[in-house]
Amino acid sequence: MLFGQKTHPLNFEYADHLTATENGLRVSGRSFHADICCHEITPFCTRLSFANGQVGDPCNHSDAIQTDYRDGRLIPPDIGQDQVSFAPSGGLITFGPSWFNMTLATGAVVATVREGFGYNGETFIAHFDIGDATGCYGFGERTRRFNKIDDSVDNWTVDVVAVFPHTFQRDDYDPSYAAIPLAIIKSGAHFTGLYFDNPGRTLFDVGKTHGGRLLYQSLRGNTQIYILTGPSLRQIVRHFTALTGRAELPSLWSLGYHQCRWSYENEAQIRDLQAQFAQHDIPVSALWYDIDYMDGYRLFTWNGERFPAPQALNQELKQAGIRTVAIIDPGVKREPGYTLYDSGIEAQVFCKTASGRDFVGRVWPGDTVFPDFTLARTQDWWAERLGDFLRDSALDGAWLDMNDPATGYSNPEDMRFADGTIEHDRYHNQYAHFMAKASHPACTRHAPDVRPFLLTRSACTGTQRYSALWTGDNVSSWEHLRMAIPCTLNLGLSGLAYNGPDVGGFLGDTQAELLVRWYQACFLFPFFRNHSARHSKRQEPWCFGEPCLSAVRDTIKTRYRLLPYLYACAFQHYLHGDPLLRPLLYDYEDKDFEHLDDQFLVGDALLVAPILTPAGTGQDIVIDGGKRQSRAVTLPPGRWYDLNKGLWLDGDRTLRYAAALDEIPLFAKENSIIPYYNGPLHNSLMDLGKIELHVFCEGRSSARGTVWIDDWETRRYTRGHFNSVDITARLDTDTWTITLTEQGHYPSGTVDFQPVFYGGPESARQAVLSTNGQRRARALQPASRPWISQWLTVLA
Ligand code: MIG
Repeated sequence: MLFGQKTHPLNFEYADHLTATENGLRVSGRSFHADICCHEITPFCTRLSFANGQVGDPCNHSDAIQTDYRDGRLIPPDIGQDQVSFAPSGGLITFGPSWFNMTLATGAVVATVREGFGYNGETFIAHFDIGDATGCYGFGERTRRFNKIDDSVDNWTVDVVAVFPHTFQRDDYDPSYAAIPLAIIKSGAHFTGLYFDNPGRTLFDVGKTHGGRLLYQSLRGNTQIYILTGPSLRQIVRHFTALTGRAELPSLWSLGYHQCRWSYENEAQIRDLQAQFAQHDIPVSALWYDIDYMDGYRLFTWNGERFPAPQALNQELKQAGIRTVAIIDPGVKREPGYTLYDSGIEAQVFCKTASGRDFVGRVWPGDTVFPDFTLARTQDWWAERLGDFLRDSALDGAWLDMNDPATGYSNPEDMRFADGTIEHDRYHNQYAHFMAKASHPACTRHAPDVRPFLLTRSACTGTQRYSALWTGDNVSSWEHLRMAIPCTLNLGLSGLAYNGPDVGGFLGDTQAELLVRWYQACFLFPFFRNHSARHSKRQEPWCFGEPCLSAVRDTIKTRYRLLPYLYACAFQHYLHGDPLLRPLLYDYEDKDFEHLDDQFLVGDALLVAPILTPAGTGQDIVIDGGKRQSRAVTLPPGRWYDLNKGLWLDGDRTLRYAAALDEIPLFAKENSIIPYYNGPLHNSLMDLGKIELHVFCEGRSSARGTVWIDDWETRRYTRGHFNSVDITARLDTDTWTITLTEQGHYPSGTVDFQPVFYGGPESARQAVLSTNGQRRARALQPASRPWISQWLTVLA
């Protein structure tokens, strides 16, 4: 079956008969019968399982749902005349022979149409009536727009550029490296989540061929449908990430700026990079090794001529605050005598063909075999070797590429699992997931308290438990820059909060202006890395000289200054599942925001509306003799502080905003408090013993914020070693009162907090800082901060 091709709905047989069973019901048609049962997973999540009698493979779920949520409570069927109903807390579900509908406790309705589900051999179809739905989100990593109404999705992970060489440059192709069958539907003010747990290939058509209908098909295995009741988008994402897992807290360095290229080829180039970053006064938290560090692309080796002493090099870099990450492909060179290969043969860890031979693909090292990461013995074998390699090389993380899986010359379908007993399709979409799962313990093998850092190309639902993700090979074009925002937003709603594109674009040559705008658009993305392909024009921050260099430098530095805020967002994600980067719809359920995907929120306090078009297109605005690129910016209700111009703006409107090359349209929400680092910047080394609290408040009502403190680096937070600091700020006549309520493991006062006030009334003369009841009063004085030109006030 070709990509995107479906089974015609008329080629399915729909059931015409229904009987009650002990646990649910059985529906049947001429050629099939299917058993259906209902479980309450949580009060907010109901699961319907469809077990097709013709499905051979008994495994009917993926590794997505965490074990605690796999069982649920069986809901007994209530048997009526021609129908069977279930009454979980989430609502009331009624089944006929080939339809069902569920009236949610929230008032929303999930309904399949008449002849709503059926079978064609193993293939399953379900037609949902989404009626007047005006929004559909989720689906993980996709191209095109944010709102998937009128769009279609094919969940089959591929190495997009290799498999679709003629279309990858476009911004409207569908293939993806990730497969996440989650649809979040917005009807009126209600959001409803439908997660189709099926490990195989699945297809969606969201009102594209038939208006008002969502069509789901799975090609193999059985599907379990998890219905998440919302009704808000936030509640759905929170529940979905409870079910499928959330990322660990990232270490502070991994939230910094990353520099990559295919490839930095030898030690001299790496040292030169370090020197260039220092010379250009740009902090960098990690340098990356692409495939050319290896000896003939053999995993867990270094080319001794290019990198004679990798451990010493990486340790030295770490001293300077620069971490290192190396690419790791799954393919093992098929070469008797190569230790890794020999040990894998001995331990029988590789994928096999139907005839029982080790499956052979052809990728970078030539003929390659592939670890079967679904086997416990392979996971152990891999974790041990990867763990030793990371330790011996003093690396801080692994970059998992080619795990879609890319098999080059060979047809991946010949690659089978569990010693050749399980067909390829069950695990295809999960290959990267199990690779990440096997790699995760490798990171802590020799350093149990270190937070693992993994970056993967391919993923499926739940992979966020083990790894961050980058969105694969993009192109240095304005279209691909534009596309990066909806892609990252939908990934965040699908649980994979830590993600980002190759900044600057991977394939093709970038240009100065595009590079600047790319940095500005992504400077607050959860994962922030410049990466480019071999033979493309170099695109490190200094490659285009001024004014590009200064604009990029300021952008990167601003990220570092806002790291305490991003970290607070990361904590929020860890605790509740809220994505760091989110659509406006997440906080404001306004109809006007259903399609808005060229601007976004970071946490709930910052709004970024980056410039996404080159000068000379659209409306330029001339200010002080200088041409500025302009765009429409939509401000949600409330007041917003414009951080370029240093003034308050009324929200609840769309305005035209002009930005010079070195300006990022960036707005802070009224009554928010944003933690900010104003200390020296030296790569990932930051002294967070002092944090400023930037108070965005006009004084009419009070402002609030929360800061989290821990060691920014280890897993001790999982044992309660952290503090939460709740902050409120309020103005009475001429005095600000900042109240800090600090609790947790560390003594209060571990971090020195200093308030900074933006655009508050000029009458304010002094501030009283009260920490857990201890009060200190100080006068205010003017100051300035690098990220805006305006004068502020700080404590004297
Ligand atoms: O066949 O390792 O997406 O980021 O630079 C290409 C070389 C293999 C694909 C990755 C890209 C990486 C490149 N890899």
